[in-house]
Amino acid sequence: MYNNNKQSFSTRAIHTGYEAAENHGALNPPVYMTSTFCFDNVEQGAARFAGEESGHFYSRISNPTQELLEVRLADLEEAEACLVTASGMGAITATMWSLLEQGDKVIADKTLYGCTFAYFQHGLTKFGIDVEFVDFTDIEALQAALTSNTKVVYFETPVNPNMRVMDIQAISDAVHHYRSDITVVVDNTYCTPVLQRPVTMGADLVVHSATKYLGGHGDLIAGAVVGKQALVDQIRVVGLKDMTGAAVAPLTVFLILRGLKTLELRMQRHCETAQSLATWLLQHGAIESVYYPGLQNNPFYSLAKTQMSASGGMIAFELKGGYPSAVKFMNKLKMIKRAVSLGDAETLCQHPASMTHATYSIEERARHDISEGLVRLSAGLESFADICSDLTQALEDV
Ligand code: 3LM
Repeated sequence: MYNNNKQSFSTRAIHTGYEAAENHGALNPPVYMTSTFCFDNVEQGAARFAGEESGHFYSRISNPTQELLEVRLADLEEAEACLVTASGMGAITATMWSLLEQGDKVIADKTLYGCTFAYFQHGLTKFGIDVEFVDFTDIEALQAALTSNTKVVYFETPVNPNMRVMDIQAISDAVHHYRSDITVVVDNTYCTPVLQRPVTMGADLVVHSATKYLGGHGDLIAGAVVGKQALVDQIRVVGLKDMTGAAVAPLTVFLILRGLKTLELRMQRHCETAQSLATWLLQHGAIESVYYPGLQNNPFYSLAKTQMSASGGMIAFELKGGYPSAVKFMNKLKMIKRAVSLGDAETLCQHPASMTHATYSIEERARHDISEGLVRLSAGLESFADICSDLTQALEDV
């Protein structure tokens, strides 16, 4: 079903995989609200269970509405296949449980989204899987960590929450040069395929929290894993079907399909606003540092320019007064919402050390580059002027 007809991104985000004529002319796809699918006869049921015949048999494994989203997302990521799940964590856990067994090793970048870190540090290790966190901006350090039992190399870029940027091509090349069957997994939640497509840079799998920009409206929880057909098939029948059961609801899928239609437009606006906000914050007297790869003084500026088509909608920054000032500032916000998550129409502001990254101990945060005073902002779709005016009043006398 991969669409080789290279129409533009936004056209494919609207059309790939759907024919109105095959659905009573309906402009929008039907939502198949069904848990199970009826067989013509016992032989057909047996063949579907055995994987000898294609076709749906139970919505924990697949569903036609879900399949449309999977075809579309695979196309947008320029990958062979996709599996949509009930959450981003569902995608990550279904992937890892499918790829790993006792005695294997995972190497991950030293900074990860808080629950991914918790799963790696406290979940995988409980089952006899070795996890090593390395600074992936140092390729030699990553190379030194590779061992014969390494099965998965995992990272985010830009990293949640500190905005470090990883060189996807260089990491994938270094890992695959060591051994081609190590699976390189990239969390592409911050960028979406609008800004970067890791599979085209050598990664084997991409994971997403579709809760964020893909859905785009803060009204659902979902995830996805995208990449090679054989790997995605394995994750569907092992990680999803038997190990996590993290099946997505058809209505949720419908909302993501709707969100995708405006994804490129929304990303353009998120990126423009974030770029202006980062520049504005940098010159503000109350601000100590701004972490945004679109700023020329950012250490990842040139890498981001080659790897991403724009610098993204996420900003992290620190106030001169550190943690106490950050709390004061956040509590004064009026229009901007104090909330975790990201990629919504509303500008969201949160404090990683006490919220998304509270899964790290204070010592772990220090070791893993997450400062206690860091503030994270997800630039929304409101006007730059209105976001700035709220930030201005909240930054006064902090
Ligand atoms: C957050 N992040 O506010 P779900 N990968 C990345 C993510 O940022 C997230 C996931 C995976 C946030 C959620 S914190 C309780 C709220 C890079 C989620 C996990 O399972 O769909 O939430 O995705 O940073």
